[in-house]
Amino acid sequence: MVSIKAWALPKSRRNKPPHFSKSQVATVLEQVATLLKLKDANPFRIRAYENGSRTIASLDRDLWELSESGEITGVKGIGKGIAALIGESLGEGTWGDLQSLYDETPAGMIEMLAIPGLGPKRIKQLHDELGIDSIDELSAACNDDAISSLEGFGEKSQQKILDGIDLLARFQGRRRLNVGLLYGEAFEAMVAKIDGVEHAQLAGSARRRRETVGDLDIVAAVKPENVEAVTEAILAIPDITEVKGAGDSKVSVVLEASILEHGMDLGTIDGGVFHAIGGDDYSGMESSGTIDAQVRMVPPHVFAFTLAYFTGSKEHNIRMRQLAIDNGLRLNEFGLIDDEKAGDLKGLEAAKFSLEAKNEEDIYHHLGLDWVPPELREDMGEIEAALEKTLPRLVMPTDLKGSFHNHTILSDGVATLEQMAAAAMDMDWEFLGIADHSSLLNIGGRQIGADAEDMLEQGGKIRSLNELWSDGGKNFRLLHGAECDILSDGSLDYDEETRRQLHHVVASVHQLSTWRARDEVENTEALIKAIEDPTMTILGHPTGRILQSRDGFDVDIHAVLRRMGELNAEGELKSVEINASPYRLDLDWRYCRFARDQGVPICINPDAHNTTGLRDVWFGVQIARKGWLEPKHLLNCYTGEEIESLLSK
Ligand code: DGT
Ligand code: CA
Ligand code: ZN
Repeated sequence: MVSIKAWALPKSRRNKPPHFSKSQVATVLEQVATLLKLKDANPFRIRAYENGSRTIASLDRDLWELSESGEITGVKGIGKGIAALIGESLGEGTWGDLQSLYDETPAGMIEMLAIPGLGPKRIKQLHDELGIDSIDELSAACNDDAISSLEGFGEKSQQKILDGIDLLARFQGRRRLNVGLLYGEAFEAMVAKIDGVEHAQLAGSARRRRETVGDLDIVAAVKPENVEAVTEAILAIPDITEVKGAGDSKVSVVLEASILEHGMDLGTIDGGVFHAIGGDDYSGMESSGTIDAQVRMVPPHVFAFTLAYFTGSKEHNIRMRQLAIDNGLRLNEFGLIDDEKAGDLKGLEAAKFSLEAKNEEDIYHHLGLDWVPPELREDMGEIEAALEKTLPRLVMPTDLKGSFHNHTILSDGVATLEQMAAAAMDMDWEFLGIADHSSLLNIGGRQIGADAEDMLEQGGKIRSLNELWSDGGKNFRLLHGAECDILSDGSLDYDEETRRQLHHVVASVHQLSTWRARDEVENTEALIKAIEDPTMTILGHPTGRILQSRDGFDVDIHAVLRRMGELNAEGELKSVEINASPYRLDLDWRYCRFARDQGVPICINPDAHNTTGLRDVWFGVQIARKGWLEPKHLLNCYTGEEIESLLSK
């Protein structure tokens, strides 16, 4: 089933020092720390490698310079042994006696690290007590109920391990959009820089902004006489850990995280998400992960066809090809070819009889279609709309004038009202909705949410800040909301009197375990009760899913949206959120059009927990676009004045 590559020490691709990059060294040290944990080695030794890895990753000096000059021994966090190891690896390209450590650890134990919530300590215990060496064995042991009786485990953790294995198998090899784009854009830029590459562009699911990305598809315009040299230059990129194939104008490789110039930025993760994805274990997994990538080189005049083809989706391509056939044309990655003239010719030879296309627009126009934005290319009605010239004018990040669901230090955010407001003004927003957690929210037994009294006091602060801005002629206001927990019976946290004093109530489910243990009927009923509460304005992260980590609870989302539509028709304001955190992207894009058609306004919410978290709205915009949404469907695109008066009613 699942196959994750075992770890390997990087091999030098250069014949002179420095043989490795800083991030390669940091990764090795981090892996060594984990391997030592799997052996239950001396904690001081483990900590030395952990500290070394962290120190090097955040070093702003050139590592080779430091090492050569000997200054490295004076850097805090790097011990003598590790300094020597770094010197050897950079200078000689070898890793001391680390190879044996890598060799003696069963690959299966490393694979197990990817199971959410299973850290090295427990993997070691499973190995020692039950001889478990692989995910398959672990899965079998869970099914035989052999795990629950181990010390420190129980029925619950046994089930959690099974769920984790299941998720891993399903998401294997895919990365979330934010991570996929980090890799994809870095690789695209590197390929584009190579001499002989006229232009290069990321295609595939990343260009279509799917919520997760399998592999990266790069299309490069390269004249035939340069293909060989460009191939060589691509293969020399140091962040390639493995070459799967090269030749025939195509290169298939595996990229590692060192390609990310600014490191693996995991964005802002709220406590709930962090917990769900396995806490600290997860960030280690994330930054030591890899992604497959392919580069296809084609002659410049063919580029637009190849780009369109590898942007996909497959389903969209099939429809396009059929349209071409209906017009006596043959559409493929090389051209839009006169079928009769091309006869038995194939590939680039047949493409000599292609219509010309300087860009993708030309291809669509040749077939009588408007150009279809990549996000819509899923064969979900875009071909028909492009024929009828009724494609939507998709929302853009600059259309947004604010958002509604963000946190401050009053709950689990780390910035103040003033800091969040300043960051929103920097984005040229006219309003920012604050929605700190309500009192019932606990994470790991600790109260995260604000008591009603403190929540109302925040309202006072917001009012005086708003007066200040208004008096100063500044077109900006904070909106005072709360993220009220939806209890299992569908009632909302806080008393009604408190909720009535807010601009808006974001109602969200956080007690996932209860909701996930129930069936769809009960959950739908409870959710509908929540939205019927007169004070509820926005349904927050409607299913509670965490991408690549846990499914949401079962719910008839159509029924919920339909009910919201009815309430809107009666003059109430009931909006559904696209939670823009790249870990959530919930509401799913597949339901956006249904919401729109029911007359449910949608809002994109970054659910920011610090000032940079506001930038996550960008991912929400991508999903809204994928869901066909226009500015008029989004509450974010109202002016500050409009939204203030709407919510003050
Ligand atoms: P992924 O990588 O799983 O996230 O998804 P995609 O969409 O990037 O799929 P991928 O990488 O297998 O292929 C890239 C594009 O190439 C795909 O979106 C459409 C095109 N393509 C691949 N295979 C076929 C095929 O058999 N028929 C057609 N018409 N197009 C294909
Ligand atoms: Ca792909
Ligand atoms: Zn929130």
